[in-house]
Amino acid sequence: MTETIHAAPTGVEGSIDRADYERQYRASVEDSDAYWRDQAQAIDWITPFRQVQDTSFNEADFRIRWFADGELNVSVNCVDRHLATRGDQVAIVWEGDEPGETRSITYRELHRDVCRFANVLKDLGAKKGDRITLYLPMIAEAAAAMLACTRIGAIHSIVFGGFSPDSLANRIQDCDSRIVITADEGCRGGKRIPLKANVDKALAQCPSVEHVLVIRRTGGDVAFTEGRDIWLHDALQGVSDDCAPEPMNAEDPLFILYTSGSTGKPKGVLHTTGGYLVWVTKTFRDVFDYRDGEVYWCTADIGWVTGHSYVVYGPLANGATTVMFDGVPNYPDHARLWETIDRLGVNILYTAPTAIRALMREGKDWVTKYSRRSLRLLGTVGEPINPEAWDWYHRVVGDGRCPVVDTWWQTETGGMLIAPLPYATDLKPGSATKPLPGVQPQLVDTEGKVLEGATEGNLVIADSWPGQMRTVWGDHDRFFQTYFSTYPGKYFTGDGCRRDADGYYWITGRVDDVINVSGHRMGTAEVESALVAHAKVAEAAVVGMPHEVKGQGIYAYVTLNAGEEPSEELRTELRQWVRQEIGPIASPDALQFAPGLPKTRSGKIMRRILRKIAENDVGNLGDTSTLADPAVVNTLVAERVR
Ligand code: 6R9
Repeated sequence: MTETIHAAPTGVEGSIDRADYERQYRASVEDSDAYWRDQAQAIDWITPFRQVQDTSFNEADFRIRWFADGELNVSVNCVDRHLATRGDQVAIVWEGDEPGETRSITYRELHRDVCRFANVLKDLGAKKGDRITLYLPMIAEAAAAMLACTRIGAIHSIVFGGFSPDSLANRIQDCDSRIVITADEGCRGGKRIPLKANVDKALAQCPSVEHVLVIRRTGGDVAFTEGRDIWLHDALQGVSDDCAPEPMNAEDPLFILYTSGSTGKPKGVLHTTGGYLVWVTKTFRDVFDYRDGEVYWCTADIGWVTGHSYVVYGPLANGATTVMFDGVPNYPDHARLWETIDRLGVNILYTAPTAIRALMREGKDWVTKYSRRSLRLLGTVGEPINPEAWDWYHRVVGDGRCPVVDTWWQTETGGMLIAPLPYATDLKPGSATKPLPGVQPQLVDTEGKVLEGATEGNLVIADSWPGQMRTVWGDHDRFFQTYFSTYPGKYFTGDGCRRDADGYYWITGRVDDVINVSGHRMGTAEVESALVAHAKVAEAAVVGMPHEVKGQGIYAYVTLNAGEEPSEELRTELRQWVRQEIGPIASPDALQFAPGLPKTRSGKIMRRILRKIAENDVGNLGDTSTLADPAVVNTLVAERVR
């Protein structure tokens, strides 16, 4: 299925057509300063910048700075500046876990909520540069909390509500938060998530935290620690509706978001104020071709970067109406998305391939029960989308009339880098198509040689773009080593990629030890260290395996301590253990007890072989002669989990 789907009819007023795209792309490369000086006018500056790009990926003068002498405030751009023209327009539609549990917040109301929230944070002693950890459901207060941080210049660090108390504690400690914002409980698919109780457990390991601000979501019972915990609704009593925005330098930190890498503990990806906002503002507007008054729905959680950039900052900076969904696509039934689209009149839907595959499996009757007449554009993100799922999304969900934008990007990139512009780029199912203006992708071989034409290699980006991350929180050296040392002078994405004869990019997946489970990144090292933390486990090796719905699943090989016996109970216990240590998304889909792991004579685990076994590709294990004990492979193959 490599047929080309032609771009929607060109000449749609206000949209970028093919000639515009080509002109913009050329301008962005040939005179990047002029191009970005112009594009950055899409946001409001308190102090206009004079400098534009000041970047180098080389070790000797490594630096990434954009618009570095400008000042702005993100909450002003996302809220205040819309008041004059669209104060009464809905900014956020909150859709709860139960269908129809809905609340609309106008830009004027959002302004008041953000100012009041910011004043509460100030009353708790928060100031510019402080880190504040958010552990929240998808409630409108979460967006207000994010914007309140930006209003006073505090740096938010959002931890996904599905992470365990331990994972939360590690992230709080790493950035030294003094304030945590949470809710009593979350609701997902009819179940309650004990957020406040998880925070209480985490804080046993976090002496730095002085205040916990608790939002009432369900009214469920929660424990309160006197002097530390405070209800938001109590704190809001008598608080002023006004809060002067803090002028922030373009390079002041905006947020930290922890993401998994191939080694060690999760990295605190740091984004700064000016470049990030320019990037998400422009990419939201252009890739979704957003038009005034449209209802836009991105199903991502704010615990992930997609929720930051394309639920909150990108849409609100453009004055859009953005839906915040506190539920899941299969609750109360498999028609939830389509029913909600009809009820809210959604025009643009942005979701993940894993959700599409899961719904596709349930059959098209769930979809066709609803009209979906309001839909104009469909988007995907998070992992490669197989052409079958793309086709179903396009043909069944979009009735063949909505362009599908497959957007490739990463936590590190801040926003989309490779994606179609719906009225400029012909679509090919399964391809993220072409680089956006300002993005210079290259494919390199393992030696770093740049490959030309139709080819396959590792995906690098040759020059900086404004939305790029600036550092790993607290470890600038790790930032350089992780992304800029493999291929000197270039940003290494960690992804493999093919480019076809038309110059289209086809992302093939991670080439490092990161697995992408339902579009969520998991480091194999993290799962391994959770497993070996169990008293009965001697050693563990974790690899990805193909999974029909999740894209990739987690396959764990576990060697038990001497004297321990494998059993079904222990298998269940270990999977449960990982859930507790990291969170449900990290729980292995398959767990094989391995008497021994294939190792080289120097003791390195041969993951290549473990991957093949997990993929059930055992006819082709390659060279096993360098193994210390080649016989272990036969045992693993014979006992593999199917
Ligand atoms: C935004 C986000 C990043 C990794 C990335 C790649 C995979 C994301 C993709 C895609 C193919 C797409 N990925 N979008 N692969 N096509 N459209 O997902 O960020 O959680 O940091 O994950 O996800 O492997 O390197 P993040």
